[in-house]
Amino acid sequence: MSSSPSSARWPSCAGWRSPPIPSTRRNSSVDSATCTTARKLWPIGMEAAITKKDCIITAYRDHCTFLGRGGTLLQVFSELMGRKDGCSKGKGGSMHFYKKDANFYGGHGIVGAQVPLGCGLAFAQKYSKDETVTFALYGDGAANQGQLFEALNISALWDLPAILVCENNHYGMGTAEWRAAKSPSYYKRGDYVPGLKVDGMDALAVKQACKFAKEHALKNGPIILEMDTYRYHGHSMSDPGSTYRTRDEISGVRQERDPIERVRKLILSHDLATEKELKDIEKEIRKEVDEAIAQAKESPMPDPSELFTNVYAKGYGAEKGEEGGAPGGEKGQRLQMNLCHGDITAPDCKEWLGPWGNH
Ligand SMILES: Cc1ncc(C[n+]2csc(CCOP(=O)(O)OP(=O)(O)O)c2C)c(N)n1
Ligand SMILES: [Mg+2]
Repeated sequence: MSSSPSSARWPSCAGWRSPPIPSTRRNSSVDSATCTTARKLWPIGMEAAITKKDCIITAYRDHCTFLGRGGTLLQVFSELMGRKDGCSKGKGGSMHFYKKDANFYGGHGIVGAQVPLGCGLAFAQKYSKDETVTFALYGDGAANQGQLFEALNISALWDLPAILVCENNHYGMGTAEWRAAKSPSYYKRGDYVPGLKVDGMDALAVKQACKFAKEHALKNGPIILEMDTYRYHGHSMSDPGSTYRTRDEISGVRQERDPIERVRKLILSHDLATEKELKDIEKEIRKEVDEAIAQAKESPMPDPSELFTNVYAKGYGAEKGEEGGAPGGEKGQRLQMNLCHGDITAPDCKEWLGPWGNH
């Protein structure tokens, strides 16, 4: 098997069973990390069909998507721990992974909100005629929202190269899809927009579907892909995930549909590697993961001045400094000091916060 840096990224993803939240939680911005196990492989199939010039935007199950875009394990774990070396400098946490240089636009915590943004990205792509597409990912719970249909309508009207991907893990928090959707055939929900149902646990099927969808979107406008996947764990760290479904259901999917196991069997049956080679790779990856966690723990917390970078506070000097450095301008520095010390009654803060400063 190849050991090039890009192919080495995929096993990293496969070896990552779940984020190490409990031991790092105390100093972390994470209080509701959403795991990505089971759906971890399908973004890899998607990456195999597209280029980094294509855009991806997703919800909060963003960790493996970020790795697929070329992010590093250190950036992942540092972000989960709220550390400076995180991909969003520790300011975003679990739900806000970004990698703009690889056209990955997050990482969004508000259910469904990323879909209209994704269609906006597709609008920019069509406008600049660069022959690229946007994959806008959302969950089965989000699929029932009005904004999705609004975004789809305008995308179809303007033939935007938007691929709406419904990641159907069959649950929205503790609600099963059949309790939330009159028709859980999400690929058919587009009405005037075509859709495909894809086995999201089969990376090769995903690759084919994404390749087809990209070609379709460039020629004809939007298309919906429903990725049939599963959520092994609860919705987030605070949900045991076993009160609204049976343990048999979960273990049944693990035994029959596990995406990593499927690839493992394929590799073995085609003599692409031996059991021992695969075990060695897994061992190597576990070591890689452990080292990244240890390194992330050493990463410092973000400097308080970072509170004032990458935010919209125009005209107050707060954004004038170098990125990552102290904000420039006397007024900005005074404002920073007052806010850092919690004095929101100070004149600068009142001016900046407007009506909110009164609370
Ligand atoms: C607008 C909005 N409403 C409610 C929530 C709370 N919430 C967070 S995740 C979630 C479930 C979403 O389910 P789904 O779209 O299926 O995504 P999944 O978690 O299964 O990936 C809800 C209701 C939210 N974050 N945003
Ligand atoms: Mg869901």
